[in-house]
Amino acid sequence: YELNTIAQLDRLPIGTEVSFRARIHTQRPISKALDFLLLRDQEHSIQGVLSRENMDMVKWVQKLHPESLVQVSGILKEPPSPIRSTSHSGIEVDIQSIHLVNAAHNLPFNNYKPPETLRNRMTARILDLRHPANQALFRIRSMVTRKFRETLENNGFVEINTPKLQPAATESGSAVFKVNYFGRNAFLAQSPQLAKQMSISADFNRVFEVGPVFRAENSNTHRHLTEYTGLDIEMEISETYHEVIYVIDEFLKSVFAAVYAMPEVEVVQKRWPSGEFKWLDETLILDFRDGIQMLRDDGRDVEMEDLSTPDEIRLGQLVKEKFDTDYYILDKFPASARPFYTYKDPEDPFFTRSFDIFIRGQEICSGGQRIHDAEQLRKNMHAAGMSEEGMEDYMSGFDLGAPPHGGAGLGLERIVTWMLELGDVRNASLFHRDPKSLPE
Ligand code: ATP
Ligand code: AMO
Repeated sequence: YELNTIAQLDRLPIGTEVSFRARIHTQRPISKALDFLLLRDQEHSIQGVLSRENMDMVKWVQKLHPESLVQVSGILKEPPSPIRSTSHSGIEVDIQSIHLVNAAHNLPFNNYKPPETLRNRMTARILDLRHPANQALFRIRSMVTRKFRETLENNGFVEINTPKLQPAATESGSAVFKVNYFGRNAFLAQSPQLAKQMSISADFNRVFEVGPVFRAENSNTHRHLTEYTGLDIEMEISETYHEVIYVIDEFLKSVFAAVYAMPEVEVVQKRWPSGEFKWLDETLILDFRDGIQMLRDDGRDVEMEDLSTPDEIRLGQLVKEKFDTDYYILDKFPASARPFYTYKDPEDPFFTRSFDIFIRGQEICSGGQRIHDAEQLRKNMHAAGMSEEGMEDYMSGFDLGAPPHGGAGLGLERIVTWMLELGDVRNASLFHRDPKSLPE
């Protein structure tokens, strides 16, 4: 038994008798005896007309609140003037009967005209998520994870799930949530970094994970969540760490192609207009030093160290002007900007074999080669003032002889947000967590 959906009605001939379930998106009484209803089902809607013949039904329907769930039966017909819209079907339904499945009460706002500000929309996220733009958006987000799994499985990767309760901080000591673990300390994983490297030490060769990442940074920006979805890979490398870049690049290009072929993009763009997204057949890999030079040539006073967010955004604009791409890779970061596990460039240890990836000037990915020599790693940890406490299992992987390897981590919400210019990563998170979430 199949429920008819509004999307399916489009394919049926005029005159077909149909029955489907939908929400009342809005209604416009034309007269005491005639009513136009906009009926919505996910990102699709269809106009319904209630005829003059059944006055009782018209009056009853006019009392229903928007968002109420109804079962409608009727006959498909051509509208008097053509409806041209991506989210509205080009047909109408002449309603014969309508039954209330479940009523909606106490609406904080009407989804036909939702509030402009994110803060106001988020006060009623369930209602907000019902909006066609959000229905389309979360389908697009789902396409990104589908392409991630697809690309990696095609390249011989194994999907893993690593523990989110960790004995030590992984990325930096400060930005970690501490939890009480039966009276002992545990930390919510800030990245699957240690566990994914341990999987390589355990000879899994190529692994990936889609999972939650916790960051206790009190960063109230458009880019930071305290819990986000990480897309992580780790792999043995045979000749160069650019093998990691090739895999991520294949994944991202498959995302760009698949997403921009989705009709959902147009639905999202009605709420969040976005410019054309450009990428090159041969992805630009810009040396960090050349990036700094471009910023200096532009008159900016930048040091040879990590870039600030405004510098990153400016560099994105300069790259776009020069190379006509919204997507590029910045390679060979200075060691001072990278975590302890990063492999230094043997020819110039001021720099590393590591990279960030940018979409419209915003960072969406970090990655690189890792140190696989136990002694070298210990030296680096001590230089960074880190202790091995809680990292014994991780270290044992190196003592047991880890292969040369590298990997990368991407933020799912950031990919979606900057591709579609949503302006704030909270928009791409189902029920977001930021420093102001979970009020007392
Ligand atoms: P990474 O992925 O390497 O962690 P990130 O994109 O998460 O980088 P951070 O390293 O946390 O970002 O910070 C980089 C930039 O973010 C800083 O240079 C700063 O401009 C900006 N930033 C971080 N926290 C805040 C904040 N609370 N308010 C404003 N800007 C911030
Ligand atoms: P990094 O700390 O750069 O690297 O994180 C990887 C990617 O995760 C995303 N991201 C975030 N998204 C939303 N909210 C946040 N607070 C946030 N912080 C980071 C970004 C970023 O590029 N272990 C390394 C990865 C690796 O080398 O494999 C790491 O975690 O898109």
